[in-house]
Amino acid sequence: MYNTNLKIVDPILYWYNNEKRYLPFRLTKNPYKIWLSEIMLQQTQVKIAIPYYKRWLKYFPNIKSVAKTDLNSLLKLWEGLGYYNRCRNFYRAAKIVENKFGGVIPDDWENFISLPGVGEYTSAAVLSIAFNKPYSVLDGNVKRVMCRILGIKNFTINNKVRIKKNLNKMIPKDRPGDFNQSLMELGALVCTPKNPSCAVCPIKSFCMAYKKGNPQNFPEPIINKKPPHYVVVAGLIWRKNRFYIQKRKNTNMLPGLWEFPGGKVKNTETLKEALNREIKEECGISPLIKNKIAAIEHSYSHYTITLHLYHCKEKNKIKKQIDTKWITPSEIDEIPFPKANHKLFSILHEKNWNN
Ligand code: DGT
Repeated sequence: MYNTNLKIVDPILYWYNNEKRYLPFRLTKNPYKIWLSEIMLQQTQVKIAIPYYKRWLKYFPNIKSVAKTDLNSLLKLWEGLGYYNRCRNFYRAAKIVENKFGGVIPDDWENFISLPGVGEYTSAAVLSIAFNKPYSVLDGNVKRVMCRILGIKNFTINNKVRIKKNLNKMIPKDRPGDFNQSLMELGALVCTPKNPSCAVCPIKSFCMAYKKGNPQNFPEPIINKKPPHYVVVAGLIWRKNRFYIQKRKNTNMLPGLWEFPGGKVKNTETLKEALNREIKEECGISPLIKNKIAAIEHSYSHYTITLHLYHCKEKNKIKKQIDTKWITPSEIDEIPFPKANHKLFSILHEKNWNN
């Protein structure tokens, strides 16, 4: 078994040399840049992550510059990329590198994986690509490629162990990073979930799923359940030419981003009843709810929302609390907001913010 699989190493590395995409983070061995790219690429498509990666490096060219800035500036650069905990953890990790490791990114498994936001995948990817350490990665693409090579239909814990053993046996000591990336690249470009391009695959002659004639069924596709949908209502509360925003808690979804007060509508409530309840809970006052501005749809990883936004005024003045602000429309560019809010900002902009 292992011997057959060892034969895939040379052809896949040869293929990678010739066919890989020239992505900006493939032109460097700098551990900071590799690490940043790996964090940005988690749950995010390459073409979406690239402009964020380039822009981030313009402002923060090294780990020290990240450790020295404030979270708000980083979140502003991350705005729109989603999964904001990645950004928060990267910031915490940069500070630890600065304070505990003298500004040097650790090149050993134990210390690197101890950093916030660094799991097994990220640790193996960064250590292999930037430091040439022989740790194999197992992301979604590698999992699919290996299930097909080994003819595995169900990705059970036992099969995961089997795949890991095979990868650890195969990974070449002189090019561990290239080997890991070659499997991921093959999964992204050739050995795709649907309609894999087996005709151009450099390792098809070693592939059990190809031999069986139905590679797409390896591993067996999981049927996705429809995610839940929530109706959310929020208020744009005006005080003269300023409106009220509040910072989301670090324990919530979209941590540290700013939002309008509001929340999910309960079953028996009307939109206005829900808005009244939420504003009372969050701001301590009953609002004067005026006209609806818009309703937009937005999808998160595990659910979707319809967000209804209303113009509001204060009946009584909202008391000052920490992590709240009154801002003018021109200030939104300096503050990180969820993507859904930017959809609303565009509509408000078209309407001239008319209240
Ligand atoms: P919870 O109550 O534990 O479910 O916590 P949250 O804060 O995640 O949820 P909630 O009830 O405030 O629901 C609001 C959802 O709408 C949440 O997924 C975030 C999203 N959202 C996007 N922009 C805004 C905004 O400006 N205001 C509010 N309230 N929610 C927003």
